[in-house]
Order: sequence, then structure tokens, then C-alpha cells
Amino acid sequence: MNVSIRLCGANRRITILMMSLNLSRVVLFASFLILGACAGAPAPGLDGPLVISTWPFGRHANDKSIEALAAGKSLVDAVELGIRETERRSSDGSVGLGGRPNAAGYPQLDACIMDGPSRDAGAVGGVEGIVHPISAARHVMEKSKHVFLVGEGARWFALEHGVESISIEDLKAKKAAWVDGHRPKDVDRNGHDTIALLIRDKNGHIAGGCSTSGAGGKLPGRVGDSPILGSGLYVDEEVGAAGATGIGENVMRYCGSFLVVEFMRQGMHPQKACEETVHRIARLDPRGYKLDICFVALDKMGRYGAAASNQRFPFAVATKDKSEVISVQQVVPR
Ligand code: SD4
Repeated sequence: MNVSIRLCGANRRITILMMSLNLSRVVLFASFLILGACAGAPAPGLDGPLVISTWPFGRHANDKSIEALAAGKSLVDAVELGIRETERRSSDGSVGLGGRPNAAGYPQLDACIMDGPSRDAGAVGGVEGIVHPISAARHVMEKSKHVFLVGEGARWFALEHGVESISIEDLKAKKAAWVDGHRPKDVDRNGHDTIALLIRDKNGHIAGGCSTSGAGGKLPGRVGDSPILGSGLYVDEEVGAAGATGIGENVMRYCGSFLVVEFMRQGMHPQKACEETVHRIARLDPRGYKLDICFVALDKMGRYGAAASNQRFPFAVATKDKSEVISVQQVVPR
């Protein structure tokens, strides 16, 4: 296509040659650009990254993630460093090696990580003696051709990549790993566990991670929702992300986090999407609302929300200017 422009007074002709471009393609491409920009435009007042995570202990993780982004680290670094902070603190005695032990008296940990822009993901399930399962999950994502490793294989792979670990030679050592080494002092052992952390960076890119010691007293070998993509965590670069906490069995049978994201895709605000997911599960499940499940979500614009089935649910939100804990009441049963 030739486009000619006659310049006033100069009587010169500029010819712009746009070979092999066809007008309809240009228009289509331009509208994608405009739509894309609108979808990723920040929510009013948001000027920079936003991090949301489960439970009040998520605040330390959020702060680390914000700090990492401010220092120029990548989105995935920010997820990993944030969650490592919770694992390091074994916050509330329920994430990391200080988390709740299984029925045999030792911790088995679950974690996953998802990166929106690359659509990569990695997860570990039922891994023992690994201090930072989120880092093990990241290694699976970046250094293997797989997505999910469990048990012995996950531990072996993590060790091969030099992650911090402790001895689990026999049952005694496994129990000692929890009892002596990592159990934090003075924690409320009835508290909840699991950090699901979601980030939208200043450019509107999304990533997230999840880490837990899982339900206390679980059978050895039990893997919960937390490392399962679509259940404990789901990230969709086009739409947003969601994460879950609570009784994993009541989340993983419904692909809870995926459902939240799909509701956002239909145009729902993250708050509404979390609530609708709880209502949907409660409608289908014989337990009704007695599910003990909670969701957090954020969308491409940096709007966020949370909902819980049958309890008050405090969660943490941080931007570069503010870090706080907010609560939602349980949803009102329909
Ligand atoms: C699990 N969803 O393993 C985790 C536990 C949890 O608050 O989040 N509890 O089922």
C-alpha cells in the first residue's frame, strides 16, 4: 500500500511505502494493542506493584516481595523471596519445616510457583527436609522439563540443585527435623497455614506462589491443594491470579483457584470472583458452606479481593506505599 502526503507550501511529496501490510491487519493489530493496554491499566490510585497474600503473616512476605521488586529483581524472584520469608519464619508454625507435622510426626511440605509472562510453572509435593520448598518448586520450573515432582524424587532433585536441607535419614531424624530444629516457640498451633502470594508488577505482569506444611495430622504421602496448579494457585497473564488456603480437599475437587480466575475472565471483580467461587463450591458440596476454605485474588489491573466460606479471613496487601492486613467476613450463605 502506498500512502502519499502533500506537505503544505513545500510542494514535496513524501511517500511511505508499507509493503506487505494490509490495512485490516493494521487495524486489528492496533485494536489488540489498545485492548491490551486497557486490560492491564492500573486500578485508580495504583502506581507500582501490588502484592496480596493469605493470613496476617503474609505481611512479612509481601514486604519482602515489594522490596525485591524495588531492588530491580524479577517478578519470579519477588515471589520466591517473599515466600521464603514465611518459610524462614515458619510463620504461625504452619509453613516450612516448623509447620504442622503429619500423622507420623514429621513435616511433609508442598509448594508451587507460576510465572504469568512465560507461562512456566513448577511444584513439589510431600517433600521432606527441604528448608525452602518454594525454591525447590522454582528449580523444577527452571531446571527440569517437568512441572511437578513429589516425595523422594522432589527431595533428590532439590538437593541436586543445592537447596538448603536437613537430615531425614530415619524416622527419628524426620521427627527431630520438626520437633527440635524448626518448631517456632510460642505459636498458636490451632492457627491456619499456607501462604498463597500473588503479585502484579508495575507493568501489569502477574506471578504467584504457594507454600505449606499442609493440613496438620495428614496421612504421610497426602498432597493437598497448595502445589496443584488450578487448585491452590493459578496465574493467568491475561486475566489475573488466585490462591487458596483452608482444607485442601475442599478446594482441589473444584479447581478452586482456576474457577476464581475464570470468573474474573468473565468480567467479575476479584472480590466477586472469590465470593462466587465459594458459593459455587458450597452449592455443589454436601458440606454446604462448612468447607473451611478461603481465596485471595488479584486481576490484571491490580484490583484485589478475598472470600471465605465459614470464618473471618484476614489477608495481607502491600504496595510500595502501604502494607496492611485486611479482613473479610465469611460470605453470606445463599
Ligand atoms: C492443605 N490447603 O494442605 C492446605 C492447608 C491450608 O489453612 O491452607 N490450611 O490442605
